[in-house]
Amino acid sequence: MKALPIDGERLQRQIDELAAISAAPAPVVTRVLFSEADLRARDYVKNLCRETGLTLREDAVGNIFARWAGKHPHLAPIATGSHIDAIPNAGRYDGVVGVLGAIEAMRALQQSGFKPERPIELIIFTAEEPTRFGIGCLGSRLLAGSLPLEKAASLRDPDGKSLEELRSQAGFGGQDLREVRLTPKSYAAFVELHIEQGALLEKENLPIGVVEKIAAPSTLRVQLTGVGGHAGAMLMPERHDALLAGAEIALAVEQAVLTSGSPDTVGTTGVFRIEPGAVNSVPCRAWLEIDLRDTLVATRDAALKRVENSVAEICGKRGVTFTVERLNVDAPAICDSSLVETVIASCGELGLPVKRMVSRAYHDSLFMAQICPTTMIFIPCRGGVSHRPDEYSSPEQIKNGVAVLAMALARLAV
Ligand code: HGY
Ligand code: MN
Ligand code: MN
Repeated sequence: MKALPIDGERLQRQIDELAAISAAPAPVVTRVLFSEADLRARDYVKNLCRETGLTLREDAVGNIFARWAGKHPHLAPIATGSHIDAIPNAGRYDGVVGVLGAIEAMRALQQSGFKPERPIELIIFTAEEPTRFGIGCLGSRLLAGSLPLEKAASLRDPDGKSLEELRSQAGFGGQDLREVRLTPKSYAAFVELHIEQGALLEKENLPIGVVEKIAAPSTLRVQLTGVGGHAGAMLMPERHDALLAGAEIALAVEQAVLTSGSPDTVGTTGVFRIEPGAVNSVPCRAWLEIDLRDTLVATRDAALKRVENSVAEICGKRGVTFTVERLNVDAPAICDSSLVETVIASCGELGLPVKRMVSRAYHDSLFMAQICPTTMIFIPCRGGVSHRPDEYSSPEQIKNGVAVLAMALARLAV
C-alpha cells in the first residue's frame, strides 16, 4: 500500500482543540464522565465523525459508535477506538490519540481510495477513567457484560448521584442498560492506539509497541469511621482519629506491594477524603480508594489480601470501624497473537521498528478482549509521563501510530 495521506497537522490541531474542552484551565485537561466538559467533548468528536462520513449511534451508557459501512455491511466490523474522558489534572493525549487518530486513519484510507470489504467502526467508550464512580472502563465493562447490572445500578459518585440519574441527565435515560451488552462475534477484531504511559519505548528509542498482555487492575474502597471532637479539648488517649488510621493504611498499601516479591506489583492510594476537614476538629471519617495491580493475578491477589488484613488490624488497634469494598478485581487480558502479527507486519511495511510489550495501564482493550480478538498499538510518550498536564507525544510519534493503525485496519478489513 502506498504512503497514506495522513494529515498530522490537522490531527494535532484537533488534539489541541479537544484539549481546550476541559473543566480546568489550560494546560490541564479534566473531563469527568457526563460532566459539562465531557458532553461538549462528545459533541466535538461526533461532529468530526460526521464530517468523515461515519454513521453514528450511541448506546444506553453513552458509548459512541461511528461506522464506515464497507462493501459488505452485514459482516462483523473491524473495531478501533479508545476514550476521551480524562481524570482531574490530566494531559491531552491519553485516550484521545486512539480516538482522533482512528478518525484520521479512516480519513486517510478513504482519501487513498481504499474500500473496506467489511465495516470499520470507531468506538468511543464511556468512562474509561474511574473518577466518577471509582471503577474504570464502565462503558466497555457493560459492552462485555462483565459488570452485573445490579452493580451498575448501585454505583454512586461522591455526591451520591447514581449512574441512572447521571445517564438520564446526559440524555441516555430513554434506553435500557440491558441492551448495552454486545453479543460475541459483534466484531471481528479490535485494535486500540494509545500512548504507552510508560517510558520503555522512549528509553529504547522505538517508535511503536504492540501489546501482548494487559496487566490485572483492582480497586478497593475503604470507609473509616472514628470519633470526632475538639482538637484542643480531646486528649490524645481518647482519640480514634480516622485520618491517622487511613494514613497507616496508605503506608500498608505501599508495604504490601513492596514486599510482594514481584517488581510488577504497584499500589496507589489515589483518593483520600476526610470529614469534617476543619483544622481544629479531629477527623471522624475517611474514605480511601486504593488502586492495586500486577501483571500476574496471584501476586496481585496476595497483595490485595495483605491490604485487607492490614485494614482490619490497624482499625482494631485504633478503635476505628471500617468497611472494605472490592470495586473491581479484574483478570489480565492476553492479546490475540495473529492480530499482534498483523500489527508487526504493518510496522514492517512502514519500516517502523516495533517492540512486543505488556501494558501496565489498563484500557478498554482489557474488556474488548472478552468480546473479540484484541491488541493495542503503543507510541512513546515523553519520559513515560501520563495522567499529568505535561503528558506529551510528538506529532511525528502520533503520525507513526496512526499510519500503523491505518495499515492494520486495512489488512483486517478485507
Ligand atoms: O488507570 C489506568 O490504567 C487507565 O489510564 N485508566
Ligand atoms: Mn488514563
Ligand atoms: Mn487511557
